[in-house]
Amino acid sequence: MAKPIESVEVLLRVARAVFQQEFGTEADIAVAAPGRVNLIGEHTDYNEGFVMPMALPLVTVIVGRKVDGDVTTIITTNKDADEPRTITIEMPNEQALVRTLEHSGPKWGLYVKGVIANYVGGCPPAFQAVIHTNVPTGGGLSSSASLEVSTYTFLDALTGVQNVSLNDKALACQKAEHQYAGMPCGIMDQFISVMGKEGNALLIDCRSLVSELIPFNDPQIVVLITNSNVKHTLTGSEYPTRRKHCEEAALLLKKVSLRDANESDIEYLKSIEADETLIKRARHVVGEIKRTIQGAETLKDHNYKKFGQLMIQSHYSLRDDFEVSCPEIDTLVELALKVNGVLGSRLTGGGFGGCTVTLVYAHAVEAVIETIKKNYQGKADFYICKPSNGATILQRCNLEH
Ligand code: GAF
Repeated sequence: MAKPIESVEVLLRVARAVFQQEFGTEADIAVAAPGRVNLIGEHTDYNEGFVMPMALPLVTVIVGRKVDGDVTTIITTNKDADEPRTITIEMPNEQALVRTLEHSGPKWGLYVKGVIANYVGGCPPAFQAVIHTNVPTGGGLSSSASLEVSTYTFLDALTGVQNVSLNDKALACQKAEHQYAGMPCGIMDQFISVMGKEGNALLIDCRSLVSELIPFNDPQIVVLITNSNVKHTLTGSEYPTRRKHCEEAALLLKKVSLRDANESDIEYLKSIEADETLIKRARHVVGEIKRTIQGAETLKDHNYKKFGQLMIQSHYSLRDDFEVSCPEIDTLVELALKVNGVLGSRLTGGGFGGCTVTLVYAHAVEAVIETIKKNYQGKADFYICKPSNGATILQRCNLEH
């Protein structure tokens, strides 16, 4: 059986109860922002390529209210993190043109501070808030982006900002992650958390930042996410190293980014006897961008068999050329692919653990779960997910008060 996913209403009830208990009053603002699963297009966003994620029904909710003075207090209910669960922030005043906040305290608090510092909707007043989430942390489902985007959305509700530019919002959250968490991520996770739409995947052109909704709501097809429960740390050296390899390959090719490279450029790299690692990285990116564009077309045509094949090719390329998989993830993919009715399976997200995403006919999904449970050495968690909505303000405070 897959894990039942608590609804936003259930998450909100918990968050509101904690708020009442900790602050002795009721929260009058409530927001939610989702995690994501990437269907195809991995490690292509920072190469200005294409990605095609969907927003998840797994979300981070924040409830809270404005307070007088300049001290903000935020509590997380997340018990996974072996860190303090409360932070206080001295809010920067209106005159501070560039807001900087101390880079100290628990890791989760750095994401929040980063967003406050990079908020472009005005100067937020002090507030009290409780954060509650069911996005697994460090599981490759963008728990960090859902925290950043929910924080930004909370600030929108707090300041009363309307009609925000969604691109600016996603870019500010990405900047927060670069500056305050030290993770040089691409734009995919924040974009989909802001812009996801129920019943659709989102094809994002990470150069122009133009995106296209791709309808994906066939009841016969299921997206199964399997969490290996092997945790990665993308802020470790691996992610930045991959980025560097890609930049070096693009430089050798005299291209702005690998977005502009093609198969003959890979042959050129071989002919000049470029470093084998750079050739492999470039081959992955060139192939993956092509697969993602094709993937969007095949989804539009409801050609799930072809889409599944592209997912499998994507996995092998991530494993062999980009070298971001690990034995646990490879095992999960191979086990899923053994089951009749599975169309495709691959590593999703940054890699080195986290989750796989499997496309499977609805009638076969329980067989996949059983096969993995029987044969996977670790403890896997399963989520059956439908494409869901991006960030939402669920309750906005009355600014007349
Ligand atoms: C992580 C990053 F945050 C994304 O920007 C993206 O690069 C992804 O890894 C790999 O596709 O989730």
